[in-house]
Amino acid sequence: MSTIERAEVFVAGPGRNFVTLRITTSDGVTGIGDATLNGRELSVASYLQDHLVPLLVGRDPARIDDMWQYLYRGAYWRRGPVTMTAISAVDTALWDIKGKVAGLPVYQLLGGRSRDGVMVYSHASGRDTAELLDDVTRFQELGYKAIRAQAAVPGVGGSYGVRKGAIYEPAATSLPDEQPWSTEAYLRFAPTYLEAVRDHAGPELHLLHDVHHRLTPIEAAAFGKSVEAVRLFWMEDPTPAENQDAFRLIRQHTTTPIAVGEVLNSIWDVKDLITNQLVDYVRTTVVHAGGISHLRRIFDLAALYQVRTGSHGATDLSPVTLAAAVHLDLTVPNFGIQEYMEHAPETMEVFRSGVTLADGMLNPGEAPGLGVEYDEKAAARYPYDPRYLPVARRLDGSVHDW
Ligand code: GCO
Ligand code: MG
Repeated sequence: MSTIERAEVFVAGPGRNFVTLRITTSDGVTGIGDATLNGRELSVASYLQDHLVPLLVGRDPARIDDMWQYLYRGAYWRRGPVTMTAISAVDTALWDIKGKVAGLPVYQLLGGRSRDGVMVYSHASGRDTAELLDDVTRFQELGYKAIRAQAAVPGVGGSYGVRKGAIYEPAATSLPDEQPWSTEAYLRFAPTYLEAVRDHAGPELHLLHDVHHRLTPIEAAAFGKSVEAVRLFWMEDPTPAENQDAFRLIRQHTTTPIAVGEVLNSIWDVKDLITNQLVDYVRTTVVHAGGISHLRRIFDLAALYQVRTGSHGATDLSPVTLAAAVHLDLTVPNFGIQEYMEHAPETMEVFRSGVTLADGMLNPGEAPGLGVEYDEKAAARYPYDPRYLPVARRLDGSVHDW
């Protein structure tokens, strides 16, 4: 029997920080998993290095589900982003290994294609409406069928989602950047630019918007109602998801579809949202919600309630997560959309990925496993450099949800 011989944790900063797990079997097969938790990277690296790696060595890499149960139930302490990200990395690496051993791409092990490709949305943004419209055009010309639109709120410095350089990267400072926020100004301005994008881009574009947890339930309800004529594909994270009854209130007022879940980590975290049909899209991901195995269970539960998938895919999720997501997205019956942000060239130099984009759709390639190789030597040229996500403060100086 092949056993796990070695598990190594790499922390590197090619373009941005990533934590990567590589498992090697006694037959010399390797598999990789993403373990990146933006702004809290080293806690997951330690969880893996200090607490999981000693448990992996000598075990059967083929028993993926048993490993998941062993790590999840065996911890006693359940759920949470650090634990679930560490378990995700192990699970993803074992699927990669299983694919390589079978000589098949992971999507074939998951049941094969349900679709020709995975529709993605990209991120258009602007410092004002005019700049946003130009950016939308640019993405349409690149072939994207779905675009998320965010613009800076005039007079308020801290709008979420506005790109500064070539790539949107909010974790950019060595201590958290404290940014001002005004809900009133956002609620006045955001509907105007979303209407402008709809007029500019035409009726067929799938138009998305991320509220990024910033509204109260009744504000979110009012916002959703005010943009109904724009026909958003979704409004994302309209209010924080700790109090999930909040979504019932939003639902009572608006038909704008709702997407939630990028910060949630397990099927238990999304169960009530799904079974009560309080959301339309579930945004949990391979890297933060227990790997391919657990995400598949979430997606199956969602399918029963006509909730579709819309996995998180910002640049802080490594190309390993993106590839794993695309393999899974290709197969599930209730796929909705996949978020996709192009990674920096330095990132792609370290993670050599077979994922390709054509006509606004991703495909994972036919290489056995996930089709991503980690170039350890290249990674060594990019040391880890601590970075934090920003913090939002209301105009009176009090802390708000970022
Ligand atoms: C998105 C997200 C991200 C997060 C980021 C935090 O919808 O893409 O909200 O941009 O802010 O992943 O690390
Ligand atoms: Mg988001």
